[in-house]
Amino acid sequence: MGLTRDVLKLLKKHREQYLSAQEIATQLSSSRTAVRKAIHQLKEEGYPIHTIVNKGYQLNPACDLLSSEGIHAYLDKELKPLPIKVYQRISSTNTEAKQQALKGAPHGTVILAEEQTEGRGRLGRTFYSPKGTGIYMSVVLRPNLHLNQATQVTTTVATAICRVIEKLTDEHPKIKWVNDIYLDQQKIAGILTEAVTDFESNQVDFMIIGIGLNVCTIEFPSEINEVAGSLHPKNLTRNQLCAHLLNELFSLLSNLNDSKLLEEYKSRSNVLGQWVTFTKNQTVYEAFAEDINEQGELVVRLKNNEQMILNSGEVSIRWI
Ligand code: BT5
Repeated sequence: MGLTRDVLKLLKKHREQYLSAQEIATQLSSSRTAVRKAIHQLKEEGYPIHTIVNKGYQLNPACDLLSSEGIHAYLDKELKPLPIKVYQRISSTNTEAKQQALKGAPHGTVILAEEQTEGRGRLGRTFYSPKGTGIYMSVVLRPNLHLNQATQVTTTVATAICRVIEKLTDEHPKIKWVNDIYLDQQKIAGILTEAVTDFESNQVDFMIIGIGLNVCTIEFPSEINEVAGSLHPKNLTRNQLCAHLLNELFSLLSNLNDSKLLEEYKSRSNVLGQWVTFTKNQTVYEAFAEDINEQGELVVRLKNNEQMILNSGEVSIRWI
């Protein structure tokens, strides 16, 4: 057991290079066979160790195991008390977060999973969430908000994700209204915001923000293989990414009504100024995407010059 942890430490220390079994064995005064056994054990535990014949082993930097301690280490000081729970396998972090919120989980509770078996998208769709290669995270919020501000929360989360990616990598992601993050015409992340409200006042009791980000997923199911992609960051662990996402998220959500946020969201849009298609009440429309209003709704103009306002809860758009 001791050797396995020592091998892991060594691989972590040399993330940027491949180490052969012989090199590891020499450094740890062990044998190549024992080292190979230890590597096997680590892979079984879920560590994404790349093996190249004649070169050796490398721990994929982006795909380290998620842990509450690993995330806390990079959180802003005021967020240090956030309760963070990491599950190995769960149906959906949003479903779990909702259940915990119903039992009284406090504002800021974070639920993460290495794998989701029934990851959920909007409008009953699914979100592919394979083991160890993505961030599947839900956050419980108990904001003082009206239900019609829910979309605004989604647009703010999208902005936060883009900011973090730009801060930590060389990439410049775009937002497809309302909740999809794109890199090079491929979707790398989606957001699912769900709210439980007081029936009479429509005030939000609590909200669950779900973020799914493909960090180093390589293979996708055939039906989304063309459209889905991954961030593939260098020198960045998922724990670091999660922490920065939470830092940015809480910072932006405390300024939800700042009009600059909507402007920033719009400036990152890959939909505005484009022709799109969508289905509403079983009718298929083609329209020009003109604007995103303060409620986060998409303002489109039909070919007959009629204006329509699209709510994210009802429609999804596609580019023409
Ligand atoms: C979303 O819905 O993109 C919201 C995804 C939210 C997922 C997070 S993970 C943590 C939390 N727990 C959950 O159960 N959910 C949240 P939507 O815009 O409806 O997009 C769904 C569509 O994206 C699918 O119909 C596929 O076409 C495509 N898709 C599915 N999995 C994908 C993936 N891993 N990467 C890129 N595209 C995907």
